[in-house]
Amino acid sequence: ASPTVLSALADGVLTLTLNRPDKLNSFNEDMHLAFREGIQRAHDDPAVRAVLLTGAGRGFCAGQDLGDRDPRKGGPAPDLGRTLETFYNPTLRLIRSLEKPVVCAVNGVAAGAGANIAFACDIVLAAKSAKFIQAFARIGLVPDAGGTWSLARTLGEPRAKALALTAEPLMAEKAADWGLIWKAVEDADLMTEAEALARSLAAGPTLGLGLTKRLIQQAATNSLDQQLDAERDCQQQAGRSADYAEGVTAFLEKRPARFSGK
Ligand code: T3D
Repeated sequence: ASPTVLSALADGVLTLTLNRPDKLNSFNEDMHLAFREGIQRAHDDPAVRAVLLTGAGRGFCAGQDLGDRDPRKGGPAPDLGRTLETFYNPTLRLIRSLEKPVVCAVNGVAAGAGANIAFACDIVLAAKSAKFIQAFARIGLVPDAGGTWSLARTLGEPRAKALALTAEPLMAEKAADWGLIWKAVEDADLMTEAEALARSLAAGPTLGLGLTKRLIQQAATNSLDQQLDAERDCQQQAGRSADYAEGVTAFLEKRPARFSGK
């Protein structure tokens, strides 16, 4: 069987491609584990300086594989709290705590947890034909994979509630207008743009970028005073990095910087 997540490292970019196209890349247990392993590798491998996440085929990800949840097969109702705790939640935490940029190229429909995994990434580009669907309401579930958190924070309650309660599709351009994603691009340009962005981030000052990600994520729960202190501490750390020395030297020498990521 083909791997459920394709993984390739080039130019510092670890590309993870969800690979169950016949099921619109919905998550079975194997794909959960392979995806988590990929993000864990990004944590552990210093050669990885950015991640690019996308989907194979016409969809990005349709959330949980509902074939694995078929009540007609009998047996007790699944404990979905446990499956979140075992699969989605650790992966979401790994994406958010990874101090390297995660670019998401949403190549087609992103539904259920598939949409919310995209929203957990740092920079999201979507094909103009892609749509985001909080499909949970259609099957009696609540948004998960951080969806209630990211939608409420990014959109505010009115839009978050409308999307989650109606499960109406949100097209990529509107998602960009609403600030849920970075931008919507022509379908044919999606991968070229996303790959160029990921490569350029991977060639960047990784330590400083990682600290920047951390600071922006902390801002939502910090007071201004706490945030000013956190910026001081992170700047102190960044100021001691080889990449800061290289960045300033390159500026003074009027040449492009060659960052090592340290
Ligand atoms: O269970 C837990 O662990 C709790 C966690 C839950 C997290 C969740 O994500 S719950 C939400 C699960 N996802 C959904 O409810 C979305 C289900 N899919 C759809 O509503 C539609 O497929 C889409 C709107 C995403 C796309 O529609 P469309 O018309 O473009 O495609 P399609 O024809 O529906 O799907 C194409 C194929 O993919 C089809 O298979 P077939 O008929 O060609 O053999 C379809 O069954 C399959 N597919 C799509 N989504 C799923 C799926 N198969 C299994 N699970 C899916 N989620």
